[in-house]
Amino acid sequence: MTRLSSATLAGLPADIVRPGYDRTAVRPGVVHLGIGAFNRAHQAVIFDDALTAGDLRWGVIAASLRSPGVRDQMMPQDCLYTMLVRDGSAEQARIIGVVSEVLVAPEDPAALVPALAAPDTHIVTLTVTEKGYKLDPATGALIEGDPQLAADLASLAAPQTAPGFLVAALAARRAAGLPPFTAISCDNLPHNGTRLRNAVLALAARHDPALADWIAAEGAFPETMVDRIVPATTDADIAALADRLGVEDQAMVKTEPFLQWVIEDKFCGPRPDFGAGVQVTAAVAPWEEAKLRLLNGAHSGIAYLGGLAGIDHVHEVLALPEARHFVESLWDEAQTTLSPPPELDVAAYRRELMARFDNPTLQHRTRQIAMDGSQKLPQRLLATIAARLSAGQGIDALSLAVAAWVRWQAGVDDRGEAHVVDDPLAAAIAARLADAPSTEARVDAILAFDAVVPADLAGNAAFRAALIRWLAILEADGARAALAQL
Ligand code: CS2
Repeated sequence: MTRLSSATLAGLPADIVRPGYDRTAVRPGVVHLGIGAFNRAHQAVIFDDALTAGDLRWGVIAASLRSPGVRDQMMPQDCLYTMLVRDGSAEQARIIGVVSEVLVAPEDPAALVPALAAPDTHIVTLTVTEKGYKLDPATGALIEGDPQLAADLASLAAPQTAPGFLVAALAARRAAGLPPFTAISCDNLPHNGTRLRNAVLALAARHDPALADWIAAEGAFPETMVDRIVPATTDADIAALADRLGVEDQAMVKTEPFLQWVIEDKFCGPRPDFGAGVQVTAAVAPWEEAKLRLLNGAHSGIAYLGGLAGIDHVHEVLALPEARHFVESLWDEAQTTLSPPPELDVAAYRRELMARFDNPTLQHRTRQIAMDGSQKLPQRLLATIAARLSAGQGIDALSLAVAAWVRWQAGVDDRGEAHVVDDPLAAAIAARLADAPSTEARVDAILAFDAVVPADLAGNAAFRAALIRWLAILEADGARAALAQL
């Protein structure tokens, strides 16, 4: 079938929104690392809005740090793709034209550095997932034993990691007399800007202490909170869109109407006049903490409990009254640990979150959210639990979510069906659990895993007791039974 492209754009049905600017006049002011579906439905749309508003400095050169998949979807389409916004029976389609090129870093690492070092590049955004920063989830220190990071520590001639690319490009900018770019981490990590800065400075210092000092003095790494639910695109989504467009779009993304990007007001160079969905503010941490502990914490609980129960999608899990009760209980617990920004009405935010989770047209898979749990649990659930325990408060719902994650590591659900534990630490966790003969021993093996469980929780008797209680129920009777006992 004919593909979406510049040549086929004009023939699309009239109700499809098209780029409202001259694509040939756009200059690339942004380089994005990690072009997945989330970026295409979030930051890329914000920069597309800037182009639409008439500021043509904000085109995007995107890079994948891993595989050629997105490049192969987008380049034959002149990098055009459709964003489908779905809510109930309403569906809006908009063609996004902000991306001009997709590079595949492992194929040609040297090509990405000049893009990052170009005078027009003012902003670098990153969605490289939690594990892409090469930082220990529990402590935040550089994982020096990581083979890719070890290579970047040895030489930056052909970088492999996100921090490696940034350091190589910042060195090139400094050598050329250019200012640094503003580097914006858009991953769901607490203090993501500080983490990225720490990773970059630590790596730079190993190669050239003067470079590290320059980056520390001149660079900017704002904190951000990003929010939009973007389920992975399926073949059925692509086929349905082809029926509507009359051409095939292999790079389409589907998402919800909601979009939020809170960015710390800390740029070292130009930035667009951000429009709808973006808040530039002095303090991001309270937003980030509320989002991670309420939205993402509930998401992970729903993913593991729903996944164990053999339920495919978030909205189907929430069709169970006991699952809704679990989410509300988890939020009741998490809420007392927050210092929400004055503008955030937590009760209204919770109601809105539940409605977003209930959106049946998103088809958000529990398996997708279950990925990389070892990287997600510390900020989504464990920090919340530590805060509750130190205030002498209960952790019933929060500890059920963590126990469900432990149970998920066994690789079989409650019906006896096998699943892949998709996680960079899956093998290490499986090895620990393999030698553990009882529920207690499995909990102790997890508590002793200091890459995930921080020291203050590892020795906490109340946490251990709660995990043992829930894991025993999950192992004997399954997730539905555990939910019914909450
Ligand atoms: C989800 C997030 O996959 C996951 O872990 O919890 O991607 C979530 O959909 C986004 O953070 C929403 O902003």
